[in-house]
Parts: sequence; C-alpha cells; structure tokens
Amino acid sequence: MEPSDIAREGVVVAHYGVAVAVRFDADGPVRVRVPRRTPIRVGDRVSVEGETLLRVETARGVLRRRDSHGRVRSVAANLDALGIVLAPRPESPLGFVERGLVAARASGLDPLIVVNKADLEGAEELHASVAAGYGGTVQVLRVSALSGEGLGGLRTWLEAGRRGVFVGTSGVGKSSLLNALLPDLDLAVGAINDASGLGRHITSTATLHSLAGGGELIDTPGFRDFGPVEVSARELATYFPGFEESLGEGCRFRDCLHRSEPACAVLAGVEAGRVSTHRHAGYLALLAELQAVEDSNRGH
Ligand SMILES: Nc1nc2c(ncn2[C@@H]2O[C@H](COP(=O)(O)OP(=O)(O)OP(=O)(O)O)[C@@H](O)[C@H]2O)c(=O)[nH]1
Ligand SMILES: [Mg+2]
Ligand SMILES: [Zn+2]
Repeated sequence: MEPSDIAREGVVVAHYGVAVAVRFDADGPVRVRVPRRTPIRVGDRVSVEGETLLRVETARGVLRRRDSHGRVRSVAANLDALGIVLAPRPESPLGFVERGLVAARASGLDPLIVVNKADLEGAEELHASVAAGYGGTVQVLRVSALSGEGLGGLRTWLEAGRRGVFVGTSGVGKSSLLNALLPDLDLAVGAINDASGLGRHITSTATLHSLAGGGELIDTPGFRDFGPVEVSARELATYFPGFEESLGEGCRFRDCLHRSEPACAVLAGVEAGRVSTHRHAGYLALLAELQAVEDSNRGH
C-alpha cells in the first residue's frame, strides 16, 4: 500500500476556497480539494487520504464574525488567543476593539491588543488611549514591524505552543508583523491608499505559521465588519469590556439590559464616572445590532 492511501491527520494551514493546504506532523503542506462551502477553516484538524478530505474534526476556540450583509464568516479554528491589531494609520472602525474583546471572551480566547507602527507619529497617543481604556483587563503591546520594537512581547504571548490569530482592518500591518516574527516568511504586504487612508486588502486568504520559539500565528485578510456571533443580546453585557466592576454590584432586574432600567448597576457606573458614556453608547449600539439579528432570525 502506498503511504498516500493511509488516512492521515493534519491541520489546515491555508484555505483557497476550492482547496486547502494541510500540514502533517511528518511533512509539509499537501493541497487537498474541498467542495465549495465545506465548513472548514484554517486551524481545523482534518483526516485526509491521499489528496481527499475524509473528515473535519470537531473544533474548539472558533472565531467567527458577522459581516455587514448579516452573513456569518469563520475566521479560524482551534485558537487559544486573539490579537487585535491597530495602528495610527489606517484607523480602525469605531468599536472594533470592543467587538474583538467581546468575541474573544465569548469564544474563550485570551485577548491581546497590539498597537503597531510604533515608529509613526500618533502611535504614542493611540497606545496611551487604548491602554487607558482597556489596559486594566487586557494586555496592550506597542510594537513596530518596521523597527522590531516590542516583537519579544508578541513571541512571549504565543509561548508554550499557543495558537493565536491576528485580526484588524486592512493595512494595520498584520502580515508585516508575521514577516518580522518569521525571517523566512515573505507574506505580501501592501501600501496604504493616500487618498482614502485605507489599506488595499492585500492578504486574501488566512494562513497559519509556526514560530521558531514555539506557538503558532494565523494571518487573516483585513476586515472592518466585526459583528459578534457567539453572544446573545442577553449575555452581551457580561462580555463587554469595562462593565465588570459595575455588574458585580448587581442590577435590580435579573434580565436587565442596562439601557434605562431602574436601579441598573451599569447606569449607576456611568453616573459615577466608572463607565464612560462613550463606552456605554458603544454597548447600546452593539446591543441593538444583536437584537436586530435575533429578531430577524425569529422571522419578524
Ligand atoms: N511605518 C510602519 N509601517 C508599517 C509597519 N507595519 C506595516 N507597515 C506598512 O503598512 C502597510 C500595510 O501593511 P500590511 O502588513 O500589508 O497590512 P495588513 O494588515 O496585512 O493588511 P491586509 O492584508 O490588507 O489586511 C505596508 O505598507 C507596510 O509596510 C510599521 O510597524 N511601521
Ligand atoms: Mg495582510
Ligand atoms: Zn442593568
């Protein structure tokens, strides 16, 4: 029997729509055809015979998002950690960090905020404001793919064989950071459009890479729509960054949605200045979005 006739277990390291690349313990990636719309993601463990996909194993730590058309998209699977990448240029959409943190908590992933392009003007202010807003509960790193500053912190974050994924809007430097972490890697990186200040969507497919010192990191195509999937409107507040302390006080109503209910601990937190009105407004916007999805699923 040829070795290729034996079913082997591997991990999906790239997804090309009609095919995936599968890496095995013993050898490098093999291209495996998959029917369109097969629910298979980078990071999935699969069983393969020759060049045929037999089975996709049940995954844990799955990151999904809802796009602006309401479609659910899988980002990656079998994750331990989520790196939310920001830069002074291009700016990230309003609420992107909050959404990332909600998604991480709902999927059981350890979140990290990465402020890239530390060499650029504005990085210091961005880092300071992100650290002030989220630093209490989440680690915030200031790094530069260009100068190499702070890369040690990223390596440490993935130590002990953890698997992380980078998400962020196009052009913040996700692929550049991977290239900087892995000298042998040569992922395509792109210029920012001078007129719009936006990235040009250089990366078109998610890819998984192993770091020399341990751990794995997944590069993903940039996106702006980060609708939460793994969380219901009812649960949102418990995952929302900055509400922890206030929620600990307890609201009068057990099903309080923290909008305008009497004796609401979150509203009391806003009143006392523990929760910024800006943060609360971000919560209300996300809550309305989740309720709209739930209403349409109920056939309203
Ligand atoms: N000054 C500076 N520029 C950087 C840094 N990191 C990345 N860039 C530049 O930012 C631009 C976009 O970088 P990419 O790595 O392609 O960004 P990306 O997040 O992978 O973008 P998508 O693949 O489109 O999602 C490129 O011109 C990079 O050279 C950095 O630390 N400092
Ligand atoms: Mg990229
Ligand atoms: Zn409340």
